[in-house]
Amino acid sequence: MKRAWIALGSNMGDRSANMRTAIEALGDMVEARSGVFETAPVGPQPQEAFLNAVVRVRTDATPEGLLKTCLDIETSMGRVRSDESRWGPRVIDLDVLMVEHERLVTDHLTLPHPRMHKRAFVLVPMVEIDADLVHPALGRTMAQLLDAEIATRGPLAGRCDRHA
Ligand code: PH2
Ligand code: MG
Ligand code: MG
Repeated sequence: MKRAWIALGSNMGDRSANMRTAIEALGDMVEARSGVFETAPVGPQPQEAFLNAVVRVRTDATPEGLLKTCLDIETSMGRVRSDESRWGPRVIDLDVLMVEHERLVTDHLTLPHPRMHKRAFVLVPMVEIDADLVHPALGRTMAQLLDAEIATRGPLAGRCDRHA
C-alpha cells in the first residue's frame, strides 16, 4: 500500500456538500483529512472563492489508476470538462498531488503536482496533516514551502480562511 495526497476544490453550487460528497466517494482509502478552507481564487478570470482541502489516502492503485478514480468522481458529480476554461470555476476538482516520493511525468499526470508548492490553497491544508512531508523534487518540507510562498507573495495573495 502506498500513501498518496489528493487536493480537493470547489467553487460552484453547494461547495460544502460538494467537498463532502467527493471525500465520501474516496471512501475507505482516506486515512487523514485536513480541515476545509475558504480560499481566494487563483487564476486569470474573476470567480467565486473556493473551498479547498487535502486528504491522505492509502491505495494499491497505480498513480494513473488513482487519477482515473479522481476523474470518475468528478464526472459522477456532474463536472463536464469541455464546458469549462482552464483555471475557471468548477463543481469539484480532485488533483493527485503526490504518491509517496515518486516522481513521474506522463501525458496525463505529473508527480509531484507541478504547481503544488506555489499554491497556499494546497500548502495550508497539506501542512495541517503532513507538515514534515518532504517534497520529492524540491527537498523541502511542506511547512518550509508554505513559509517560502507566504514570504514571496505576502499573506493576502493566497488568502486561506478556515471554513466551518
Ligand atoms: N483551482 C483552480 C484555479 N484556481 N483557486 C483556488 N483558490 N483554489 C483552487 O482549487 C483553484 C483555484 C483550478 O483547478
Ligand atoms: Mg484538476
Ligand atoms: Mg486543480
